[in-house]
Amino acid sequence: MEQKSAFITIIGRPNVGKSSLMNKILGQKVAIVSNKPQTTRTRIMGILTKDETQLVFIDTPGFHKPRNELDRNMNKAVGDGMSDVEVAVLVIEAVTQFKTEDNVLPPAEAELINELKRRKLKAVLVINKIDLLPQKDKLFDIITNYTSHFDFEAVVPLSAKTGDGTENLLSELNKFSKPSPHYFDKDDVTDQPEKVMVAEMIREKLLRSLDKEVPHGIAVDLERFVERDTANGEPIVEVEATIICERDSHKGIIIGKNGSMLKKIGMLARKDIEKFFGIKANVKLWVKVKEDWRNRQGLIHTFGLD
Ligand SMILES: Nc1nc2c(ncn2[C@@H]2O[C@H](COP(=O)(O)OP(=O)(O)OP(=O)(O)O)[C@@H](O)[C@H]2O)c(=O)[nH]1
Ligand SMILES: [Mg+2]
Repeated sequence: MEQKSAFITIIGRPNVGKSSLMNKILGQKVAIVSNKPQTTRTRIMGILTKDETQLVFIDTPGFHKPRNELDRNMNKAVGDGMSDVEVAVLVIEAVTQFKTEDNVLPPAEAELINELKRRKLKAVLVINKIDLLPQKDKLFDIITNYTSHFDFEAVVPLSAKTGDGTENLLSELNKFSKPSPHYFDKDDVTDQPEKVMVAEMIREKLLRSLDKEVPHGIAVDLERFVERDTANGEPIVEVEATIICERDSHKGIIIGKNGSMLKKIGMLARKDIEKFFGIKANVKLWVKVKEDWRNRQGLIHTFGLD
């Protein structure tokens, strides 16, 4: 059988469910998810190989107005994710679209659509979170509005949460695969090294447990990551990481009363890490302040965010 493949970028404003959608399609969690905007910080590949066809998804950070160097790097990752792909999937949220006036696109979506046009890129529109939509007839207005601004190859309403509609998206995307050798091994699901995935699992727990501006100013620096056998011959993965935050007050919040928050984060991360590797894990966490690291390219580089 002749091999086929397609590169597919997933773009959209923060928090619309891009990473959730990719995870659902892959049937495995490769990108972290939280209810805070700007969860994804770099391009993350997710690979789906079925018989002769390999679809390579590129999950990108939510496109937003930059406020610091890290934001600028994140927006650049969106642009980079749009080069050399067969098709883009523009994800929007069903519910928030009603707030917009007739025939006017919200700024983030308008800018992304301009970018699609500039690059002459084909695109599929995904209207996510339809499980939250009380009246499905509202979809018609959203579709009319978006298709008046761009000639989408297809429009697919779906729910990344329930999986409703994701099969329709896959059959649309399969049409873009073209004869080419596979770029990844058939068992690969992501391009992220294990070390990066572990650091991300820890960051996800911070995003989910902390409020307001604290989690956005956090980076996780994985200092030790080894697998070894314990005295009784059982394999165990040892993880030691430093959580970098921007202020002393944030450090206090992350550690919590008598260390309770840090303990909780470590416990939640340990569970995910154990599930991922299928063996026991030991997680040790520290917290360090590095003021304004999100504006310091050197530190952004150190944390692998460029
Ligand atoms: N109800 C509902 N919630 C969803 C759906 N898809 C995603 N979510 C939720 O929306 C929030 C954001 O999901 P993410 O997948 O992190 O969104 P994202 O677009 O990757 O966000 P950024 O990485 O910040 O750009 C999370 O709380 C998800 O659980 C859906 O279909 N229905
Ligand atoms: Mg994301």
